[in-house]
Amino acid sequence: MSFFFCFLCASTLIAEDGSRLWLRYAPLERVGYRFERVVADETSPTLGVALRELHTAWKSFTGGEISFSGVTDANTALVVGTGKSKAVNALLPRKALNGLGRDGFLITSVGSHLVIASEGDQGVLYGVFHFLRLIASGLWTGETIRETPAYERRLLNHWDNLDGSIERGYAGGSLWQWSQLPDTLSPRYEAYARANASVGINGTVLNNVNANPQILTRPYLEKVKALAEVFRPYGLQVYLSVNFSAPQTIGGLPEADPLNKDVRQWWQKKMKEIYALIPDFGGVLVKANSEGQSGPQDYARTHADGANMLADALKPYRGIVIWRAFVYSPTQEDRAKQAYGEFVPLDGQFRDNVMIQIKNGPIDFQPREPFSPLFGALRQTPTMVEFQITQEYLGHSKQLVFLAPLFEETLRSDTRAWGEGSTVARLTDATFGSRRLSAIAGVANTGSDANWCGHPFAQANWYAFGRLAWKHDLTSEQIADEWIRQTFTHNEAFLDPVKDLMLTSRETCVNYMMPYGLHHIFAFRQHYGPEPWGDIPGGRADWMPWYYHKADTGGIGFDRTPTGSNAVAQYHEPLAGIYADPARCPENLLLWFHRVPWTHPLANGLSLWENLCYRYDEGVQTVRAYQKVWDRLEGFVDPERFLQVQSRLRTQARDALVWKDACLLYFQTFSRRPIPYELERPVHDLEDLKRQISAVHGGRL
Ligand code: GCW
Repeated sequence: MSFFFCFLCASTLIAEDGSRLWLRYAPLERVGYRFERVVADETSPTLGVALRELHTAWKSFTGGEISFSGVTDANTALVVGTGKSKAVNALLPRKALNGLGRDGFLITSVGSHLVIASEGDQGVLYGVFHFLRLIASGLWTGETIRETPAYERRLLNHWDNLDGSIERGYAGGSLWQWSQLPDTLSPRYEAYARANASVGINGTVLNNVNANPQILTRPYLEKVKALAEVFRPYGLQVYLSVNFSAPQTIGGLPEADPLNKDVRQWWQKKMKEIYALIPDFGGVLVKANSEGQSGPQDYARTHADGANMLADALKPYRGIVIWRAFVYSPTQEDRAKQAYGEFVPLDGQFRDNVMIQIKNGPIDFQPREPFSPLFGALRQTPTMVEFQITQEYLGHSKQLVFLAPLFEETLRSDTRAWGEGSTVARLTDATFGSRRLSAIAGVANTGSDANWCGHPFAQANWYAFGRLAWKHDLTSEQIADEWIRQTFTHNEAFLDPVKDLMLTSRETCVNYMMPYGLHHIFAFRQHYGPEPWGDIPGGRADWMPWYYHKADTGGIGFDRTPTGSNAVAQYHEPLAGIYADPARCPENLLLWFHRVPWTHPLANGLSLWENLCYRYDEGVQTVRAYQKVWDRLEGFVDPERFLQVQSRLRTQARDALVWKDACLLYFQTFSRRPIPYELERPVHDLEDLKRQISAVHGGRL
């Protein structure tokens, strides 16, 4: 396409600020489905939302209004309702809706009519959103669709602080305007609930796991109630992170020991107060005895004692406790082993309304980690995966990194805990054992930016999390495909290259940051750039990059085999054996599990050092190729979003090069080998990089 032509098309595309996310409902040349009217004979706030959504979407797709009716006649109708609807019952066989539960839905043609129905109104809303997604994507085939969600609770975790900041947030400040609540309600609250409902997310933890106890005071609970009321018609339940020492800090008690009668009573009263305000409150999320947070161990009690105390207080209201397994302390023990060590002995001791929330990998949301061995090790306790949607370690909102492949990799990992096929997905969706609760969480990437997520493509990560929480066997390819179609265009000249770019972007990020299982060699605090040399004399070893890469002239990597920390033993066979054997360990995790000499040959016959060089270089070259792909697509995107992505790709290309030069020049001081001569030479000087990066990042924890 000529530049001139591109310029012409771009100038006819209206600027978009990205605020409409994937719900743009762009006008369609071919809608792919026609009806005369929508038939609905029930009312409820949630059904009202569903009908309004249909109306908005159809008007936007076609430019025309749709008419509503309470009864079906000879005209082609879109019949929308629950098992209580006369119109639905007249068309569907008895029992057609059985088994759909609260959230599942059925979309099916009956004669010339189409029915979108569920047992309850929440499922109808999800059915409507699914139908609209297919129409908007140009993927509607008319086939019957019956879906129920993989997880009962599909949650966002916000690390939002009460002062409006967001820990690890890269898209502006918090969406929650605490100082204006409960009286003033930002229109974004409803827009947020709608976006979540559109992908099936049904719960939100409003505040940071590093929880300010003030959230549990009456004035804040009134604010939370106001939010819960906006969210309710969208089926979005509210949860809160609680600070374990709240009975002491805001309750005036001398301690927060979970076995102390007064402490237990304090929590019981607090839950009573919360449920009186918010009858559908979901429950609490707890970070205890982790990174300086208080917890039951302060009183020589266990995580089970702490979780059970809260579980007892929540039980009368059917609320749940989500207890995080992200615990580690500066001991001699390999950090990757610690959560397992603390939680496995407690298996079987938790109340039935407690879930253990486990980060996908054993360390901390790195670009690549093996799955956490706690999945499959806790056999009697419901476990849930915590993903990070916000890109703390994957380029913030500056870099285009599509996370569905990372999520998919974890969910499909076969732990072998209950034999072959015990994937993380199936271990957490209540397939195995007699556990009833099922849930999944993602640390949100939303903020006050007009486009919600900072980077236009970061929206795809919110979308992907929701879609996988609903249906964990969706592929990254399917998710990218439907997201692009809704967010940009169906045009294959755009769709195919952008899909390819998205699908390779996570591996590209791994390549220029931490290939072959390297991990946590980030610059301190911000966790953005490289700082493999980072060191703070006297600081916590497990916060130092050298703790993880262990590079010296002898080699590089963390020995987690029986000759080292033996973290491999926490995995079931045959994985333990495979991971322990450098010849069989997947190469992309080699340095996670092994320490090898620089000359160690990989499958392609080249040494580890040479391969490291090629990988870092490949990462950089691929980002540059993404720039070329994007620039060619100018004619398909409105100027505002085009420029946003273009400038971020420039940043990404520059920063990928910094990663490559920093890591290769630093590791070269140990490998003492040349960077293969066919590769581009470093353009930075190591000492300069050290100075610059330490200046930007402050050089302190
Ligand atoms: O990844 C680390 C982050 C902390 C975070 C912590 C956690 C909320 O660097 O910012 O704190 O994990 O998950 O608790």
